[in-house]
Amino acid sequence: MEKSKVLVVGGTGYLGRRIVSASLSQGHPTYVLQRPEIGLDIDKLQMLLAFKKQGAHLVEGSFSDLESLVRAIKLVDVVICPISGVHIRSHNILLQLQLVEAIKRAGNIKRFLPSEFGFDPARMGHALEPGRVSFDDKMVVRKAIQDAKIPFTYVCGAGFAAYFAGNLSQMGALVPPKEKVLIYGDGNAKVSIMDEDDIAAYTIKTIDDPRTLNKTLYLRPPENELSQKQLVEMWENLIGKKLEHISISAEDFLASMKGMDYASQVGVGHFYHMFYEGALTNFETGEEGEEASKLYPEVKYTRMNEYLKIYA
Ligand code: GO6
Repeated sequence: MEKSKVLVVGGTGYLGRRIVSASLSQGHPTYVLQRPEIGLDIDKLQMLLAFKKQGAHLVEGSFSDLESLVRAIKLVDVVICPISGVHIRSHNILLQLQLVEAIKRAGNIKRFLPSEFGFDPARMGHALEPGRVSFDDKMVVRKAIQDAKIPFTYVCGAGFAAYFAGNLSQMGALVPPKEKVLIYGDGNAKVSIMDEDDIAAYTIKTIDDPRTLNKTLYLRPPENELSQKQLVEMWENLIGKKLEHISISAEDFLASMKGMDYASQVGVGHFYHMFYEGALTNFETGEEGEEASKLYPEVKYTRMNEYLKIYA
């Protein structure tokens, strides 16, 4: 079968750049949207040019010109939109709805992967304020996709390793603590954590797969469903030292939201659902979902004991 042509919208972003690389390395003709709005952002431009050197096609297009998006979309079979819902939230939903409109007008797209890559928003109806905004927004985008009858795959289920493993799941840090580690409750809730390069590899694997058409692909490889306790123990074994464990109750953790800025409040809610509820793992994937490592056993996903070595 011929490999589908892929357009990545947000190809210079944190996940997007990995998706572009995975698409190129898995042999897909790869198109990256080049927005004039990047202006003097020299890092983004250099990254785009580096992708071009590796064989990607840069296509100009702007969200302030819907026809330019339609033209870009007509060049490909698959659109992937890994744009952040965290840093530019109110923006994210508007951009995605515009993209859905452009895909609808273009009429040629065989698969659309919207900005998901986290909690399954369909299972987060109970989520706390203000963090639930992420899930509510994603559900609005899903409805637009499904109303427009655009073929889709939602890639969900794993936390990014750089946000949840490298720091032993400590908020406000990206490196492991030296002496004391905050443990959420009993530290036994299972959390799915994945190396971002693996998230990208599975994402590309799925775009031509009829088994995930109009379904959710869950990133929950069994060996990466870990409790915070297991993660901390891996680290302690790696450095040959025990840290002081300090448990924080759900009540105290949620109370810590008071006085925080908006983004941090969102973060606390998300950490709560992940580490107290186990919301990434406390359900069967069911009829509407498939688990990535089962479908693609050829992907050798990074185990977290391996991943943590770079932080030692
Ligand atoms: C990650 C974070 C890390 C927040 C998801 C504050 C949406 C999701 C697992 O931007 O708010 O320190 O699923 O101090 O569906 C942020 C968000 C995590 C990263 C959560 C996320 C995960 C968003 C922090 C912090 C490391």
